[in-house]
Amino acid sequence: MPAAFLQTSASSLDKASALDGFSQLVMLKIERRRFPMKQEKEPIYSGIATYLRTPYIHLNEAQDYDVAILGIPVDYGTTVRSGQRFAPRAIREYSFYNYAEDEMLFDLSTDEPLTAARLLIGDLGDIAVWPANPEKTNEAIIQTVCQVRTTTFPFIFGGDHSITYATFLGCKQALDRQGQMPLGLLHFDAHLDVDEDFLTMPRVHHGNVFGQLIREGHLQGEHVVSIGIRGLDYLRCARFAKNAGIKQYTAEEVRKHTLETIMNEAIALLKNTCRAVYVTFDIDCIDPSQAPGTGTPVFGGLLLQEVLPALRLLSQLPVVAFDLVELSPSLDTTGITTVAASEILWQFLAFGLAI
Ligand SMILES: [Mn+2]
Repeated sequence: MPAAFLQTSASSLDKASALDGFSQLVMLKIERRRFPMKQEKEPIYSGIATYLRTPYIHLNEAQDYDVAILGIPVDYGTTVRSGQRFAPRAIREYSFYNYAEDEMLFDLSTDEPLTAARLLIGDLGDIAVWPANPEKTNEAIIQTVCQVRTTTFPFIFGGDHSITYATFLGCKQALDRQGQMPLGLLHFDAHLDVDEDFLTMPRVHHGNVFGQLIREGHLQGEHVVSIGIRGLDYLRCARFAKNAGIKQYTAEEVRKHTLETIMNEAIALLKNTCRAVYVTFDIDCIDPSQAPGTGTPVFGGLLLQEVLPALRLLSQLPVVAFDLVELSPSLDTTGITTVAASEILWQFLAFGLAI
């Protein structure tokens, strides 16, 4: 149980004493959300946006929460179209649609109360980044994510996909110390991201991130499952993925067998081989008709109506971190992709996270 529960004031416990256990948890959580200068409620579109209007917390407080939000606003790892540096801020702004206030929320599809209402969520804000120095930024990400993962669940907003190199390593360091290895990877993406160096890009960019982790011995290919892969890629990338033993499920296969079937296979595979799983969700896994605001869209992708229910299956896995990457608000002219990203994040927290 997080220490926050133990430190709650007697008065809030008195107020909650007449309520049942679940309502007490909700009420204690609301107590934590209050800011001293804000005694009154305000409209959901006003105020400073944190994720789901949760408390803006310091790194040292992360241990008091079940989930710690961390934004990583970088896009130096994109090979073509950028703007992903604006995504953490955009996700926080759009997340206000979903915040669970003092009303208890209900899942109309399953007729059950919302699981996420039991979670204590804190928002760490964005990590300090050095746009002209990716290596220095990576060091900072590894250190911060390691510290967060040591005590709580890192819930990460990219950024382009290059961030997952460092966020994965940060988690790995923490889990190594806790004896929870091996750490597997469940990867939703249109692309394999296993290429080599590319022109004058940084050493780690959004097209080689998993290739780098595997080549450097941080991740075994047999512990990687990629879902939603499609389109054309270089022959060297297809060969690398096959030789490394990455389990690939193309978007075509999803269409043919349903995402539920594929997910059940992927979950069984990862459960058999890994003690912990990192989930990385590239928004370009979703078809551009539903998520056009991303740097390298590929048609023929997964649809939200299949992805959202499938996220619930993740509660069967020992997921130790989740990131969503490649959302580019600059390319998202209607805001629809940011809504899609927010919905994916929210539904994972609400139904896919087993804490
Ligand atoms: Mn990717």
